[in-house]
Amino acid sequence: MFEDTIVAVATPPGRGGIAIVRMSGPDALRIANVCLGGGDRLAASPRRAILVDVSDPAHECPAIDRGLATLFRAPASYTGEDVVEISVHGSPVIVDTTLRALLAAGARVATPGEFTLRAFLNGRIDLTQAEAVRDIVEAQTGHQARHAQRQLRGELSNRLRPLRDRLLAVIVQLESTVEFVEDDIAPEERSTLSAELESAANELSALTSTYAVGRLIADGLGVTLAGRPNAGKSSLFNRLVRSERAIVTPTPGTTRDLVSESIEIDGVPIRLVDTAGLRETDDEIERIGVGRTRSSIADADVVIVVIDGQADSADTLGPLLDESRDSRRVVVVNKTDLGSPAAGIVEQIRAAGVDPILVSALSGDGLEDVRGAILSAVGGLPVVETDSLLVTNARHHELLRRASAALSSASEALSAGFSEEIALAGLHEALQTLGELTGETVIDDVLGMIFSTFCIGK
Ligand SMILES: Nc1nc2c(ncn2[C@@H]2O[C@H](COP(=O)(O)OP(=O)(O)OP(=O)(O)O)[C@@H](O)[C@H]2O)c(=O)[nH]1
Ligand SMILES: [Mg+2]
Repeated sequence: MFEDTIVAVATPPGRGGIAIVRMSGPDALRIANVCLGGGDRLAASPRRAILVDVSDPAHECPAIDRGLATLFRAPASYTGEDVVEISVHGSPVIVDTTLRALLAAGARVATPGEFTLRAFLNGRIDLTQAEAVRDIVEAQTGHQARHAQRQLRGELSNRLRPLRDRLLAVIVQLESTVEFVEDDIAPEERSTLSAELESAANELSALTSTYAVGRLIADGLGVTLAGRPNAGKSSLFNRLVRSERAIVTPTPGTTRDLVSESIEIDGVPIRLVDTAGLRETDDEIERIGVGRTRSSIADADVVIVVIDGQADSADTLGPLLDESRDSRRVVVVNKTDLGSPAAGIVEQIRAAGVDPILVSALSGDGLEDVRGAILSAVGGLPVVETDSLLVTNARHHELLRRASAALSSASEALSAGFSEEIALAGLHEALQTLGELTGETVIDDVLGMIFSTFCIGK
């Protein structure tokens, strides 16, 4: 248990209807009584909103605001400590005064994620759940929020618990043969244990493989539109983001700088980037823009190569296809409302190994196909069973992969007839690794890294 009491504003900075100031620690109730004048009423009615006057004890003046305070008694609170949440009117002056009053009365400012860190260290939640709290706050799509919510409910840890129990049972069996050297492990027992470890390794690796989809949902994709000037990149960009975000004119070289916007395709967050048209130019500004286009192509998960079906030709197509050769790409032939693409273009694109999509940014034709092709370019979004658990976090992925590998080699050691100690070493490593995942054996540095990515007040 911690000795100090922390405080932070839990709502975003700025003006709003209501702001919430949150306090946690052994002194929370005393400090609230000093600043809020709630008297015994707070203590008498935990978990109920009590009308309070917020005053600054440093100034002998009337209360600065009237708010609502709720006490959550330890250990049945978010952090496991006494927590007081105070709702005041959302004026920065009132919020600031409230905060200063609580600090003057003995609280200290919380560091990012410190409430959740306390919840973790006080055993209210495990590390995967703490990470889920951060992910929920950071969620930008419904998919992200839903998956984080499932993790917050402990789904990942619940899935791992029976598996760890099974591993412990194998350890007990192996340890006892090591203790009593005369009892050499029977060959059939060896193969049963080896099969048990193999099946545990497979279970972990099945979880690991969900990261391909989980990562898409969590991190999304960077998608860059590239092509010759005037091909209609900005027009397509505007269509995809459903707003006139980028400037469109008939003058080639209109877009100079990168323009980016966030969209969502089937639950996958996409950072879409419009770029300056690729061409040789003496104009310095445009040349810098073209340089940025090339960097954006190199950084993108998927490049949408935009071809002008009317103006591009075999000569301009070759260099364009070359520029995007190393990227996963979608090739679209635009302006099909003006007529069929110039002779040979479609064939030339096919010869480069891509099936082009015929579109019109003007009419919107083919736009749905482009949306689908973006996901297909990264292997598609397999239909995710609503009840299947996805690994969405790189840390979890790496630890699960390591645990699975350790179990595989332990299983092989057993079936190859090596000494039990070798298998035991692999088993202990796997358990240790799974413990790191849920936070039971985690080291301080890792905790520091994880919690520094939180918002203040969470
Ligand atoms: N008919 C027709 N015109 C289009 C289509 N897409 C774009 N245009 C026109 O083509 C011109 C150039 O469009 P932009 O979207 O600005 O092209 P861009 O590729 O962004 O051009 P830069 O920024 O100069 O590289 C504009 O006049 C658009 O109205 C289309 O599908 N059909
Ligand atoms: Mg443009």
